[in-house]
Amino acid sequence: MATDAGIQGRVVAAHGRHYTVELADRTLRQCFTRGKKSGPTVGDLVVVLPQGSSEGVIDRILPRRNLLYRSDATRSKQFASNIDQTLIVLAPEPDFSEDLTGRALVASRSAGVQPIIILNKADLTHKLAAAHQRIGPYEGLGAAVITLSALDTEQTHRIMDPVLRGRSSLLLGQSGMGKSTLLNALVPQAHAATRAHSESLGSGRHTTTATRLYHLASGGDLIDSPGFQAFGLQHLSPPEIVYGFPEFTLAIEHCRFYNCTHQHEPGCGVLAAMARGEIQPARHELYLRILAENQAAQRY
Ligand SMILES: Nc1nc2c(ncn2[C@@H]2O[C@H](COP(=O)(O)OP(=O)(O)O)[C@@H](O)[C@H]2O)c(=O)[nH]1
Ligand SMILES: [Mg+2]
Ligand SMILES: [Zn+2]
Repeated sequence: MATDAGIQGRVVAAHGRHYTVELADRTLRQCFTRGKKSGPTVGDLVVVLPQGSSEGVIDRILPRRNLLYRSDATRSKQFASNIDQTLIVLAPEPDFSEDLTGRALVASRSAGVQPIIILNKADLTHKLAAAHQRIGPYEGLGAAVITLSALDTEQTHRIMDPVLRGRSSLLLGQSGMGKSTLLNALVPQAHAATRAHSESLGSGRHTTTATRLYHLASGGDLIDSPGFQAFGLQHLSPPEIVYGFPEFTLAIEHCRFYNCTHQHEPGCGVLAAMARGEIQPARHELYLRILAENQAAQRY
């Protein structure tokens, strides 16, 4: 679509300060931003001022529906914007981190995005029951759980195509869970698309750590982000952190103090619910860790 001052497109890859923007006719343009404006992210709808036949300047970012990111004390990394759901890939082995899983759920919920846990490697049948037991509580926290084996391409399509159709989904996962295997099952041309992006950037440029958006043959978009070791949530305010814990919602109604931080206050509804066994201590510990990081960030 042409606007008075540029063409509209969507950011489909981000590599440092270089962005690949896809226009309505599906052609790609290598784009950059002027000045030090806060950066575009994959999923953004942007207005591009064309330069030559294959490049452009990102003039502005159209309003975002949502933005998912992680951050630490010194910087934040944007995952993607305008997404409908996160796919959190877990597996019976290697051992997955409850901490990272909990953080992915908090990030999803605070961005207003539906989290879906993909329990991959379902073919490891002897380990599946134990994995289900660990993942079970997350269903109570509003995450959908889907069990599959990404090595089985046909099964993966049968289960995932209806879930992905017409939506924009962000893949998240610790390394080793099978995120790449799942991506390759769903987007057989992923390798080729990666190569096309790299070639349009010029040879020799490292693009392996970029975030990328792929179109699915069955409809919908899948965004792959580089693996991560840490998932800081320092950008979230204390109320946003609390909102990320759905099991706190009813309990905080009973806190004696309106500004209760649910750490140690007398008459705290969250602590009372935990004492009754209604809130898992591990979840409250995760809440305390995220809150402490947020408070440390405020001191900078
Ligand atoms: N048994 C089994 N192994 C799998 C499955 N999916 C992936 N793997 C294996 O798990 C390992 C890590 O997979 P990969 O896709 O590279 O994980 P990533 O680090 O999350 O991208 C590889 O050896 C895969 O072959 C699965 O469904 N079943
Ligand atoms: Mg991988
Ligand atoms: Zn409280």
